[in-house]
Amino acid sequence: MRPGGSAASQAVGTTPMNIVLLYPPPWKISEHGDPPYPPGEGAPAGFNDNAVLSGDFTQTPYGLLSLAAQLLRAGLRVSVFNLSNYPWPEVEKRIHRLVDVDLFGLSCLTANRRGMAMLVRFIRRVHPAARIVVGGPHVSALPLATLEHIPEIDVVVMGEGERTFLEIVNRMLRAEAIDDLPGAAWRSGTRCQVGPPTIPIEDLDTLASPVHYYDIGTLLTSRGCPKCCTFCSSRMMWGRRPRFHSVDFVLDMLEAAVRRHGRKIIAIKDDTFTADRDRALEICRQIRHRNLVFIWSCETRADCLDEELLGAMRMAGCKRISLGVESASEKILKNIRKQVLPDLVQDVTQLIKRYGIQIRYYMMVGNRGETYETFHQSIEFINRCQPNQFVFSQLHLYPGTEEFDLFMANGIVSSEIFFQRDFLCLTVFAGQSRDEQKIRTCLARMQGVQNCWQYRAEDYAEIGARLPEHSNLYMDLCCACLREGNPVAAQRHLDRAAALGYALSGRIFNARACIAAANQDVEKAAAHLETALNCYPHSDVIENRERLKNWLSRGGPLSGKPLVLNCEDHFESNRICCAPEHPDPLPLPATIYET
Ligand code: B12
Repeated sequence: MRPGGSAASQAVGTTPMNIVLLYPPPWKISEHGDPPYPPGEGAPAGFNDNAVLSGDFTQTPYGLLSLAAQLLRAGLRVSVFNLSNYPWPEVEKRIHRLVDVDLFGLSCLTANRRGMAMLVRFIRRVHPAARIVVGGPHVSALPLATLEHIPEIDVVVMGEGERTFLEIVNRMLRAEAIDDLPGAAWRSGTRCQVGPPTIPIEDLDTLASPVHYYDIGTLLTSRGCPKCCTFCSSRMMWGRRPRFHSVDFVLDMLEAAVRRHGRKIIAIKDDTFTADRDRALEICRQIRHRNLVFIWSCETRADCLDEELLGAMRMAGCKRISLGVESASEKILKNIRKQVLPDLVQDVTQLIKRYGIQIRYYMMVGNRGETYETFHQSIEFINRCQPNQFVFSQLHLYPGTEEFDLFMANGIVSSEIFFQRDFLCLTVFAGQSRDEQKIRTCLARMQGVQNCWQYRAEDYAEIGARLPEHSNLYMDLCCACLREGNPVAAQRHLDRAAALGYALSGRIFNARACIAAANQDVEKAAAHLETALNCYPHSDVIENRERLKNWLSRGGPLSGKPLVLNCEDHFESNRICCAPEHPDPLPLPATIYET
């Protein structure tokens, strides 16, 4: 048992109980080579399983791991299975293999609501006596409709789930009914009932952190956001006021990830990491004080950043800041209650650039007030501000958001649509309809993350002159010099980065390979790439290996073309393999679950 503890950490009795937490796939994924499942069961029309299920869609939800952490601290047994990219026959096999499960808990986002429903039905058939509880942002907003449409579910947990789930477990241990629960909806005879909302856990430090039980590279250090954008469901999930883990708690989490699990890349996924700027500043200082060497990213708002904080973030290893910019039209920003104006974003972008941190803008199209002109305004804004990257996404309606309520009030949608239709996300265009097609055509040319601007070696040199010496900056310099065709300077900076303890040895060997390739020493380049891959399978290293293979297959040196390798060093947090499963009390073979 871990020290600390709270109401959420007490479990009664010692009766063994088998609890399984599941992350369902979005739909029935067919086995490789098999025909797709029919409409209604398989992927929505136009979707390719592989396209959706690659990358970070398959990350195990932190919330599921947080539930598991509370149970483990309370001395209970729990297994977490990430089934998000499993072919359906494999899902069925896994569920069949489980025996004596007392309680299943499933996590549901809008994107996997259909897979959740099909999985619940299957579980009920195979394990008729088990209790089935579902939580997560999608069902939190639609508790009664979910119970009514999916009779196999016993309880829906709304919002923050740790306390409620532990209460359910405790009641089951005491052989009591699992109804009449705050923060939940349940069945009462033939009716479904919903309890009062759960009271937010005031002191988040009373929770057990998942990182003490699982090897994870995504961390949350707070819950909630100080603002209330109309397209976001944060307030429905976490309440009006953001809550924060203390600096010490956060540092202990980071220390566990870095020292215990050997993580060198961490994604901090708070809604607004720097909402409490003094806390964020102190976290950055303490990262250096505890000598934790890793690179990290975070998401925040332009009105929650300042120069002192940015300097501290850079020195603590912050590699990328993502800003929810959404639009450059003041009218749209007002409509979506963004409460940040484009001028501020522009100023903050320049400020961030003074510290050499990568900036990514999250942009939206299709909000109320969108026209071709406002869309162009956004494009021009990006061209003017030159973030390193930007991503456009269309307006999606999620239950539990003000935007969804507005559409519902106007009779355009109802919550039924989530049960009837098979879309992944409910995409809408709420702007000027005559401009929709034109905007969509432009968007089609900008799918996914767009690279926009890069620091030059001279930018980094100027930044370096203003900051204490730092390994990350030398690595950035090395990559910029390679981009600019200067392997001699790149080598010098790389040596300095390594001497100062740059965190990612895989990236060091990748840079060595790039320098060797620039010097036309192919053998050395190949050897360094192999070493880099053995350190960590960074996607850019894997791509470089492909480049080398292709170059060799086209004749290598005889092709008359030089071998060119890529020394980009983007932030990437996903490990390709490794999903949690801990500790496993059920009679399952020990398996690594690829996510
Ligand atoms: C990290 C993150 C991601 C990561 C990881 C996603 C994942 N698999 O968890 C990445 C970048 C991959 C991602 C992608 C997307 N995301 Co996202 N993401 C987040 C973010 C910022 C943090 C999630 C988190 O860890 N929260 C903290 C933990 C503690 O909360 P939790 O996981 O929700 O779990 C708690 C409760 O929900 C509940 N609970 C959850 N499961 C269960 C199960 C049981 C049995 C019980 C009892 C309780 C319970 O208890 C938990 C503990 O309190 C949230 C915003 C937010 N702050 O939550 C958005 C959020 C989850 N994402 C969202 C969206 C829309 C997306 C995308 C669709 C975006 C896109 N267009 O590509 C994709 C789809 C991902 C998918 N798998 O389908 C929406 C989801 C809305 C919805 N109704 O589905 C959110 C809520 C953002 C928002 N405010 O609107 N996302």
